[in-house]
Amino acid sequence: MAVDYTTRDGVAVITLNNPPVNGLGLSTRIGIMDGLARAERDPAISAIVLTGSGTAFSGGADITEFNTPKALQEPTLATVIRAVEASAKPVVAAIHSVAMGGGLELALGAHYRVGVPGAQIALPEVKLGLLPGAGGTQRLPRAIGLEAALNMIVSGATVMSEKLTDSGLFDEMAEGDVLEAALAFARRVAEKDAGGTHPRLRDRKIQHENAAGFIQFSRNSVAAVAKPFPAPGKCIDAIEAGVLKGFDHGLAFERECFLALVQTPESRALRHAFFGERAASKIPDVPSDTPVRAIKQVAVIGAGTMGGGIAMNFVNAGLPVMLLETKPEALERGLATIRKNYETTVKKGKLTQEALETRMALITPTLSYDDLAGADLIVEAVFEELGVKEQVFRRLDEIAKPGAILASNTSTLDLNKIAAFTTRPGDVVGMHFFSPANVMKLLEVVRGEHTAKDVLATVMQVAKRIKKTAVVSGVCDGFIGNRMIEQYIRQALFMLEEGALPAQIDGAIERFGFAMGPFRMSDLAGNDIGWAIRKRRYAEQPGMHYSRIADRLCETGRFGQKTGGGWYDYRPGDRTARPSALVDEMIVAYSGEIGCARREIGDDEIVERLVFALVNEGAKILAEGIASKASDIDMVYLTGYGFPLWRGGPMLHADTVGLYNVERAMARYASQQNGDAWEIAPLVTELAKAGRGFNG
Ligand code: T1G
Repeated sequence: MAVDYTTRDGVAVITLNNPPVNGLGLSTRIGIMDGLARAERDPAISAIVLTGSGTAFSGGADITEFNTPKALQEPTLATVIRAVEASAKPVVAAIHSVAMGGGLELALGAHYRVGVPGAQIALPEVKLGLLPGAGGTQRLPRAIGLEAALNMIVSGATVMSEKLTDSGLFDEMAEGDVLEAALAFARRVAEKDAGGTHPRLRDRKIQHENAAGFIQFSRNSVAAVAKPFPAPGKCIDAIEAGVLKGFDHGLAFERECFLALVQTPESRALRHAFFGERAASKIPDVPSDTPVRAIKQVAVIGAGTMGGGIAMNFVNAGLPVMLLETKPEALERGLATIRKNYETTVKKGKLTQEALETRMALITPTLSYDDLAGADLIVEAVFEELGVKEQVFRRLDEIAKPGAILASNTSTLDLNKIAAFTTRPGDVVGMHFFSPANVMKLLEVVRGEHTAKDVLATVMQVAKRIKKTAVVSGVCDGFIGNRMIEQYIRQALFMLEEGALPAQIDGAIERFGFAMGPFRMSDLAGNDIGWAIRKRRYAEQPGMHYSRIADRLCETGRFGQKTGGGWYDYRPGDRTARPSALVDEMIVAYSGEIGCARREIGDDEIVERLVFALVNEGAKILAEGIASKASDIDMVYLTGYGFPLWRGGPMLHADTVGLYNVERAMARYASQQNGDAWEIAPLVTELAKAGRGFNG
């Protein structure tokens, strides 16, 4: 039963009981209506308390129901909330924990709300490309005021209940058991107003001295952040409708906006990302109840940029870290960098000095491998060279305790070869962090052929603890993300030869929504990094056709920001990428040298060749089983490569475009200059023929 009904001394208690988050799916909505009817009919009942079981009051509407008949089946959430509001007996919402989206809207329909500190309060619909669709845009401004409501609804941010104590949302902020407090509150209001009416937010006026002005200010602010999907603007429109034309008009307009937004590709993409992040933690052949190993002490080998950032992740989660270096000065430098990173956060007001010291105290520097003997998880972030990894893992095999997980942060080397340096390959796994490791959400968990299932389950749990989005990858060159980005860069370089320039390519893909185009990104990371990888590739795969134009740039020493110039020019102390006439001339001359007649290349072609190159390689990765599901590939790109969230990732974008159209575009490019790079993945053709997408 999704809803329980009990009574306590004349008060009916309606408890949402639909794990895991008391989603307001159809059965829950029916249960609430039944509970209200029972309470109305029972003369012994003088008041009603609405509460949630488990870890949530309610996490909102059941997102899995959207775009299915159930979502529109009566009683809809709006109907339930109207019934709560119309109840002749006072309804008190008892909020002990998460009250989000429709869950908060349900509570806003109650006559009173009693909360406790520590509950997460939010209307996060905008993060799903939606707006609150069950009265939130009308009731929240009447509960907490226009400004606070606009900020919460347009940002979708979570606010802790204690910060809303005096906001008007709660009629009482209780200490201790919220149900007991709500029961007592319910009895008091029932006695005081026996037979009377109870306050309804819909009857309250929105107090704001300059509502129209503030709404316009909010609209300008949203436009300034240039969110290219309609939801934030619609949030403001719905709130404005209610302010200017009254509650009922606002409610109707909100509903109209919701029904439109839930059909948009942006909302589908954002919901795909929501579920994709959670699905990534589920490994098809590793049962969710696989016992995990206890991780209480972590060790990180290497205190360089990556090692220091990796150590910070664990320390931020309260896990002690042994930080090992081979030289004292390297250790000192590493510790100083970590401290400096934290000091920057303190300056931004996001960390207290006390918390900084607590975190630094969790790091134990050491120069001796023997000190790592007690570690449960050891992550190496040493120089990316197999010989160096061999030394590290042979040493770890000697000193690490039985059952210790030995993780490599390698981004390009074969994890199976690394595991073979030990007598315990089952304990070896890849944990590929992305730089800066303490900032980027993505963690590729690389599964070797012998990696034990409990090791994988443990690392996925640790990833959640350190707030990473972990995606499991099989072993191949570049795993998921870097293997795909290589094809993206190949296309970018070919297009330079064929007629485009760096600023045009970057501009086109940044207008598509990428945080940074390939050339600005390369200048930031260092063009010499790509150069080293290409040199390795030329040796390993001499048949692979690459443009050599980037090598020409590197041969001039233009490695990017760190050398004051790369694809772009940079002024000292200024990271602004300015198009370089010198480089543009070099590119044009190179085309002439190779006899490639330059042509006009439009933005559409630029975006298609870059994004479909990702899609094509992603399809091969799926077919080879390197990634177990398309949404995993999407999560890699959404959390590690700046792919626009509102497009859902390369594989969902391909589904949105339609694989039939994607394949035809690929075939077109395969018939053009440098077309040999387009070996269309059979999976693309197969799905296109079947009229299906990667994500079902
Ligand atoms: N619908 C369906 N499933 C949901 C869900 C939801 N609203 N919220 C969570 N789940 C699933 C989730 O996929 C996972 O499934 C499990 O619950 C645990 O989630 C009309 C239109 C509530 C803070 O956007 O932010 O109401 O992986 O791992 O870390 O205006 O879930 O176990 O199979 O995240 O404890 C608005 C979304 C909906 C809130 C709990 N509400 N959820 O975090 O657990 S739209 C939201 C969250 C709406 C109305 C509108 C978090 C959480 P599985 P979890 P958690």
